[in-house]
This record gives sequence, structure tokens and C-alpha cells, in this order.
Amino acid sequence: MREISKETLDALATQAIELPSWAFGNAGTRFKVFTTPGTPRTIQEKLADAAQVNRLTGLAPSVALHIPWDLVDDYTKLSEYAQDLGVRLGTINSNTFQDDAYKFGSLTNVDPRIRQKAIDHHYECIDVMHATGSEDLKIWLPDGTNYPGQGDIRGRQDRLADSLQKIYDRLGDEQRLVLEYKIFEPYFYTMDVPDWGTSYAHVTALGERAFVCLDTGHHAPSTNIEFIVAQLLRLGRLGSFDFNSRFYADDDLIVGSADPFQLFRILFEVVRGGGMEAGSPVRFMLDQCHNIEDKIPGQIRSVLNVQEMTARALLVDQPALRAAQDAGDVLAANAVFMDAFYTDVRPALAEWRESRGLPADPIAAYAKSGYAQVIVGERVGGTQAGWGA
Ligand code: PSV
Ligand code: MN
Ligand code: MN
Repeated sequence: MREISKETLDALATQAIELPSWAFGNAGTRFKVFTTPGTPRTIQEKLADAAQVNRLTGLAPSVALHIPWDLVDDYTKLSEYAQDLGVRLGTINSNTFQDDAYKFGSLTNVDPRIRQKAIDHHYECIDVMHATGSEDLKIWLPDGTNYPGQGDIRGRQDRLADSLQKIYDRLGDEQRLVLEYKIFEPYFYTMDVPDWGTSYAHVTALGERAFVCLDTGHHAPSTNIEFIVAQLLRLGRLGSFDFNSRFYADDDLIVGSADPFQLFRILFEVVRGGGMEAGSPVRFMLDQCHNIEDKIPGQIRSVLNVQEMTARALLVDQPALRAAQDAGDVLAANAVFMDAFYTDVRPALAEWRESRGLPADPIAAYAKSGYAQVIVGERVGGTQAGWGA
């Protein structure tokens, strides 16, 4: 078994995985969304829960907000509130998927007034970013069509390019635009940003501070996601990950649960492409829903899964792999790769966590902390947050 080297542990110590505020609300599927006692009612309560994940894992120092779900009067104050809890506010996610005006598109709409409404919403998000100190504006565009002939595919791309440019031009010098793609849903014939190539084409046209966001659940089954990772890193345009896991489509399950090997392969390409190095543009984030499992331990499990597969990816003996690849020794190269994947890093990581003043077993520590009982007792009345409020 390969030892975990000091370099690997140093690299792991710098890993940060942003949590989505919406993971702490009730969410899940188009069908029954189960509620849980103690679910946050406000963004302040979501932040308090996210802070528990960071306190127990040391892995999740920031929380992404969704506007207008996480609307408050004073974002500077909210930022201070987060800092008091030991976390900071991260990516600002815009939302053009819950307004009647956007039935036929938002940034792509043929009506210039509706396009402007969507652009103005992004300007508001940028104002929020200035108040919170957030670096990234994340756009997941729900626009698309359901029927052949319904919309002019080309015209929609042209309008999208124009709208995105207006948004990009409003960003501050330190801020980035991150454009997420998704193959289908909410529309089923065309999506206006269906794949990494479309996102790449738009972000390269925008400028140097525009990047692609890769959500692991947004591809056709059997897509080789690690290939996309390698290519985007090579092109310098991989800005962020939305991590989650799926069996079928956009399942939004716990990252690494359905296919840990795929997560390992993705993280191997991140390591190989310099994505873990200082100054890399790549940011890690979760984008998940917890419908039947408890949300806080669900998020703890998720960040630990990412950490474990990152450790295994860092364990790959790169010189041995390169030598085998260059020699055309297919089986030896594959064996080097699989050796790292099959290495159980959990005991070593538990020990390392303890050496850094963190619990060896964060999930057990959470259960013992009594936090769940406290929030169930305290959060009585009001409306629990959901995917959309
Ligand atoms: C919808 O598919 C989605 O899950 C996208 O992945 C976004 O990142 C997320 O919602 C939040 O807007
Ligand atoms: Mn996403
Ligand atoms: Mn999604």
C-alpha cells in the first residue's frame, strides 16, 4: 500500500469545497419533498448549519448563495454574520427559472424588455457580490425549447452572447463569470447552453475572467467527464465544479456515492492538469439536494468523499504512470492507476484530521455534538426553506 506523503497531505490541507445554501433546505425531486424537523427557515440558519460542516471537517470554508432565495436587506451584515460563524459567503448564483416572464427564455428571449429584466437581475447579483466580497457569479441558464422549430437556435445563441457580454462588462476587476451547462431540463429539445463546448465558446468570447462550470450531473449517460475536465484545464477555462452524483440524470445525490471511481478519475485529471496548485482557477463546490437523508451529515459525507478521492488521485505514482505510458505498457499503466484507486486512505486521513485538531470521524462527532437536537428544539414555527425559498 502506498503511504500518504507529506506533499499529499499539504495539498489536501489547501482543499476547500464550497457548500450550496440550498442543500440545507428541503429539496429533492419533482415528487414528494420530505421535510425534516430543524430545517433552516432563513439564510442565517442555513449558514449556521454550513458552519457545522466546516467546524467538523475543516473542508468547507464558504457558502454559495442563490438570489433571490437568499435575499436579505443587508449583505454586508450577512457577510459579517457568516464570518462570526467561521465561514464566508462565496459564489452568487443567479435565478432566471422561476419567473413567468421567462417562459420563452431569459437572456435569450426575443423580447428585449424581458432580456433586460434578466440582465438587470444579474446586475443585482453583481451588487450583492460587491457587498459580500464574492468572487464568482454563476449562471446556470434554464433557457431552451421543447419542440423543433419552436425557436431560432442560431438567433438564441446570438442574443445569449449579447446578454452575457452586458453582464460580463459590469463585473469588477476581481470578479469572474462562470457559465454552467446542462444537457436537458427544464427544456427537452434544445437547451441554450447544453454542453461544455457551447459554454466554452461563450466564455472565451467574453474575456479572461469568464470560465466554464462543470456540474457532474449535467451530461448524457456514459459521457467521459474526465476527458472534459482534462480538455478544459488544458484550455485554461475550467472555473468550477458543481459536484453531485447520479445514476440516471440530474439526480443531485451525494457526490461519490453512485460511482466513486468516476470521481477519482475526474480528480486525477484535476491533479494532472494543475487544478490543485496555488493560483489555479478551479474551485470546488457541491450542488446537491438531500431529500431522505439528514442534510448536515449528508454534506459532511459529501466533502469527505471529495477529500478521499482527491487523496487517492494524489497517490497515483505519476513518474511510474508516465514511464509505463511511454513504454506502451498498457497493463502496467492501468495497474499504477488502479493501485491508487484501491488504496483505502480513510484510516490515514482520520489520523491526519486528529493531528490538526479535527475529529477523526466527523459524522460521529456531529451525532455526538447534540446540534441536531438543539435546532429541532429551536426552529419551531416559520416556514422551512426549500429549493426555491
Ligand atoms: C438545476 O439543474 C441546478 O441543479 C443547476 O445545476 C444549478 O447549479 C442549480 O440548479 C442551482 O441553480
Ligand atoms: Mn449545478
Ligand atoms: Mn443541476
